[in-house]
Amino acid sequence: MAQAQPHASPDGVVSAHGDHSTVIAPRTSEQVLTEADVAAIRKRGRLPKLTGKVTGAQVISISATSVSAGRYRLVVNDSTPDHNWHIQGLGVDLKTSVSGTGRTKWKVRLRVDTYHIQCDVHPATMRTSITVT
Ligand SMILES: [Cu+2]
Repeated sequence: MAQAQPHASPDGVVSAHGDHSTVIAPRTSEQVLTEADVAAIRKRGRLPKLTGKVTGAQVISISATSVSAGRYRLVVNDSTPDHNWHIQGLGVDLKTSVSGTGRTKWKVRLRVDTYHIQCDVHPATMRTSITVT
């Protein structure tokens, strides 16, 4: 993979940072995935897993705030018929349905970018992001 380089996303937010000693910080208590974990999983020929969630309490989340570029399994638990979970960024545009519920699994290739996650019904208030370096 190419080295992470400073860049600006289309909305002008510069997502480059200095030296992160902790590459992945959990946003929820579901999973703590360190960069060492990611490397070990990849070495075994597996894809590391990221977990997304959206609930009727208007919680929308992903299990890491920052990861290294590469392929991941993305598992999204959409437990509500009133909201959805939608991720958009370089090469990725995937969403669950608003009215549907359940678990959706995708394999994704995340590239150096900031990926935005939102509920399409409430994009101003139900949103988060993950930075890929
Ligand atoms: Cu919503």
